[in-house]
Amino acid sequence: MTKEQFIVEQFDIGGKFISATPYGSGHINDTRLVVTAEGDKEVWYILQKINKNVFKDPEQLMDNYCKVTEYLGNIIKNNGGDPMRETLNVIKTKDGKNFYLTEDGEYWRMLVFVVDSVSYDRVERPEQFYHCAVAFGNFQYLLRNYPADTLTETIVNFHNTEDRYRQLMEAVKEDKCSRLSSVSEDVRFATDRQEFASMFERAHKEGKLPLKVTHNDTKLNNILFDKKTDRPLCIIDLDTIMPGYAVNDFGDSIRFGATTAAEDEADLSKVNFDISLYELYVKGFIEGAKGGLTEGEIELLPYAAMMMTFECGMRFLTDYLNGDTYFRTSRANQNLDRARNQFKLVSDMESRIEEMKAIVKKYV
Ligand code: ADP
Ligand code: GN1
Ligand code: MG
Repeated sequence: MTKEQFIVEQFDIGGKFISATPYGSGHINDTRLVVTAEGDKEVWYILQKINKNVFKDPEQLMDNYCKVTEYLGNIIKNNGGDPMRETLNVIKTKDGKNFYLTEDGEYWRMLVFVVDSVSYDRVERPEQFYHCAVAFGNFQYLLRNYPADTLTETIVNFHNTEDRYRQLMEAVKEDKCSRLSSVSEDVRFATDRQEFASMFERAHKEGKLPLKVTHNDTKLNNILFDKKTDRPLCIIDLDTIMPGYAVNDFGDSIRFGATTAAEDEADLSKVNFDISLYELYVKGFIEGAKGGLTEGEIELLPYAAMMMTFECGMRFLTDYLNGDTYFRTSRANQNLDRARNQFKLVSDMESRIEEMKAIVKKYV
C-alpha cells in the first residue's frame, strides 16, 4: 500500500482508493487528485499536505478553514446555491478530525473535489478577469459580518509590506547562498522604494485602512471556474483567510492577472502591465463589494496593485537570497525571474499611476 492510499483511508469516505496524482500549480501545498470508486462510480477528492515550513500551526489553520467554509456553506444554502460546489468542503477523518496527522508529523487534509471546474494560470478571455473581480469583491461582502477576531493569523505579518522589506534586508545582510552580487540592482530597486513599503502600515495607523476578513491570496488560479458557463464557481486556497486589508485582495489579483506574461517569464520585454485588464478588475471588484469599500480604501486601490506587486517581488527576491526554501521552484533562478518580473510590473504601474487613479474614479 502506498503512503497516499494509507492516508486516504484514514478519512471518512465510502469508496475504494484507486489513485493519487500530483495536481495543480500552487506554490505552497503538496496537492494530489485522489480517485476512488464507489460501486461503479468514480468519486474524486483533493488531498493536500499542508506546508509546515509556511504554516507554523496547521491545527489552528484548519480551525479557521472549517469555521469559514461552514459559515460560507450556510450563506450559500440560504441563498439557494449549491454549498458542495460553491465553497470548499472538508472531509473529516474516521475519528472526526479535520486533518490527518502522520507519525512523522505531516498534516494532510482532504477536500471534496469540485467537479466540472477549471482553474486558470493566465487570463484567457478578458471577461474571465471581470467575473473573477466580482467574485473576490463578493467574497469580502459575504464575510463582512464574520467576527474577524475569532480567526488566527495563519502567517504573522503576511501582507505587512514594511516587514517584508525588513525581511529582504535581513536576507541581504546574511547572504546565505552568496547570491547577493548577482542581484545588487534588484536590491536597489527595493531600497529606492523603502518609504512606499510603509505606506499601508501608516494608512492603517491613521485609521484609513481597517482590518477586515480577507482572502489574502487572490490569484486567478485560486478561483475555480465552472467548465460549462466559464463563470467563477468556488473560491479556494483558504489557508490565509484572516484579518487583512480589503485593498490587498484587489491588489494581489492585479499583480497576477493584469499582465501580459506568466509570473515567472524571464524575458522582461514580454512582461507588461495590462491596464485594460486592470480596468475590468476595478469595475468588477467595486461591483462585487456592493458598497463595502470605504472612501479611504477606494483611494488606495491603485496603490494596492503596486504594493502587492512590489511586496511579492521582494518576497521572491528574499527567497532567492535565502536559497529557495519558501516558494516551490521547478528550475534554477525561477524565484529571481519571478522577482524581476514583478519589479518590471511595478515600474510599469508607477508610470501609469495617474491613469490608474482616473479609472478608479470612473467606477465609484
Ligand atoms: P496552493 O496553496 O499550493 O496554491 P491550492 O489550495 O491553491 O494550493 O490548490 C492547488 C490547485 O489545486 C488549485 O489551483 C486548483 O487547481 C486545485 N484545487 C484545489 N482545491 C480544489 C478542489 N476542491 N476542487 C478542484 N480543484 C482544486
Ligand atoms: C503563493 O499558494 P499559492 O501558490 O496560491 C503565496 C502567495 C503569493 C503567490 C505568488 C501562503 O500562493 O502569497 O502571492 O504564491 N501563498 C503563500 O504566486 O505564501
Ligand atoms: Mg493556490
